[in-house]
Formats: sequence, structure tokens, C-alpha cells
Amino acid sequence: MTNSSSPNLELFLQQQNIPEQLKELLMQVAKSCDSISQAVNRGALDNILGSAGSGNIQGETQQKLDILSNDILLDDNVSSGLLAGMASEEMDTIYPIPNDMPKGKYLLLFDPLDGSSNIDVNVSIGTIFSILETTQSDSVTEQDFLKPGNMQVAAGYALYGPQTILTLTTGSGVHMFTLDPNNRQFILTRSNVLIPEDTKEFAINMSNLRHWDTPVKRYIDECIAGKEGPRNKDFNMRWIASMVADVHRVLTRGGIFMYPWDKRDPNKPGKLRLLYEANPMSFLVEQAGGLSINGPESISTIQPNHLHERVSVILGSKNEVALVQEYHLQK
Ligand code: P6P
Repeated sequence: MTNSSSPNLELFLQQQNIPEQLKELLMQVAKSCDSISQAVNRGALDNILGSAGSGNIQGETQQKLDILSNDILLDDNVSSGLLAGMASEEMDTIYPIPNDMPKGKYLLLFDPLDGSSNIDVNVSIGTIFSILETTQSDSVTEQDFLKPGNMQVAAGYALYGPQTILTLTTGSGVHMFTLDPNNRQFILTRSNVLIPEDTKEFAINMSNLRHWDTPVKRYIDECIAGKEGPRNKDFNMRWIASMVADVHRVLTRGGIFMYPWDKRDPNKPGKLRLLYEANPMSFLVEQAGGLSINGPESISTIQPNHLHERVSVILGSKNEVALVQEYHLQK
């Protein structure tokens, strides 16, 4: 039970040493996530489940809630005067703030509703966001968005599960806020989150086993060998197929999350998107004392070449991820 002195998001941000406009932007994003949470909670009652009958640039069928969530984030933020532009998993190109609107120096990137395959079966889904800065407020181009993850000024996610939890970082630790359904306030419920350095829990889609590269196969085989194998301990496995839910579990109790490159489509570096999935999650994980790599290298140093670039993702408990990185470097 949080005591009555637990600050809400607004009070917490007031105490942070960050620009006022960034505080305003984070408050606005949180408000959008509350609206998305309410839409998700209504589901079939408002006939917003199922396919929208359209596809996105990722080659995925868009769900009605994907589009609704994207529209909420666009509509809520377009006139804030805080942004130069936005980019989304659901939009082919960047969204420059129109010239008749006030502009700011921030870029907001998001996956408006991650885990869409879980929407219709009532399993946790989430919104992931990343915030960059630009000096080109009046003439932003895609190039302005192509910054490595270590240049983010803030990142976070909203997890729509049994509770709606907003997790964010501005570079001074990771903090979690639980949405109070009675007053629609995000209340600080965990501050300075730290990921345990060791774990006995891995998250990966095992159905892809035959497609993995040797370092990943080696690592997973050793986990499955348990006490009788080289790791001398038994492991547990989880796979929710919502990155937000799997990463939240890793932040909350440790673990390793893996969506590695596989040979189904050798020219694709991975399934997950660099700019608005891997980079924000990597910022959070590293701020919480974990590691986030693409196999051989840190994700946060990767220079993006295009907006919807994909990447192999291995993140979580520091010592476990370091072992996987070692196997990749020995390859
Ligand atoms: P698979 C959801 O579609 C997503 O982008 C991530 O949230 C999740 O981790 C992954 O894909 C699940 O992929 O192949 O297991 O369905």
C-alpha cells in the first residue's frame, strides 16, 4: 500500500533536474497513455477489437486499437508546442509538426500499442516511447530521428495489465508509477529500480530454436541443461509475446529477454524495431544496471540508417547478458 505521501507523476517531475518543457512532454505522454488504457480496458464494449483491415510498413495487419492508440498520441501531442515531429511504428514516414502549429525542440517516437497479437486474447500490451532532441525544429527530416539510443533524453513505456504502470527514465534512474483508476493519477510506486545482476529466468520464443545462430543456441541449450549442465542451476522460461510485459518482468525481478537474429530472413537483423522499441527499452535497462546488446555490441551505440530499422535484442540481468555477448564474440 503506497502511503499518502507517495508523489504523483507531476510532483515527481517537478523534483527532477530536467527542462520544464521535457516535464510537460512527459506529462502529456502520460495523459495519452491514460487515454489508451481506458480504450484498451473497454475493448469489445466499444467494438475496437480485431483487425482494422489495413497493413503497416512493417508488413503487419493493423488492429483497430493500434490505429486508435496512434491517433491518440498524435492528436494529444501535435499542438503542445513541445515537438518538432513524431514517428511511429504505425506510420510509414515521420510526422513533422504542421507549420500552423507551435513547434518545440523534442522528437517523440513510439510504438503506440506493442504486443498487438495479444489484444484480442486479453493479455498485457503496452505503449513504448522515446524522446530525442533536434536543432531543426522548423524543418525536421527523417535524418533528425536517426540518432543512436545513447542520445535519448527520456524513454519509457505504459504497461496495460492488471494495473496500468508507467515506467520512465530521464537518465537519473528508472521509476514506476501505478495509475489510480479512481482519480486517473499516476502515483510513484517504485523508484530507482535495479535489475538483479544474476537470474534463473530466460524469455525467448522457443519455436524459433532451429533458426538461431550458434551463440544463442549454445546459451539456451545450457539453460535447459540446468543443474546437470555447465550452468549448474535450473532455469525457468517465460514468453508473453508482448515486449513491454516481458521487459517489465525483467526490470521488476531480473531475467534475460531475447529476440535474436534468425535465419528465417537472413537479411533482417532481427524482428524488433531499433528506434522505438529496442532503444527506449535499452535506455531503461541500462539505467537499471542491466545490459542490452544485439549480440556482439551494445544497442545504445548503434547508428540507425533508416526509421524502421530492425535489430536483434538481448537484454536484462547484467551477468547473464554479458555471457551471451561473450559467446557472440567467441564466434
Ligand atoms: P513473436 C509484438 O508483436 C512484438 O513486436 C513484441 O512485443 C514481442 O516481444 C514479439 O513481437 C513477439 O514476437 O514472434 O513471439 O510473436
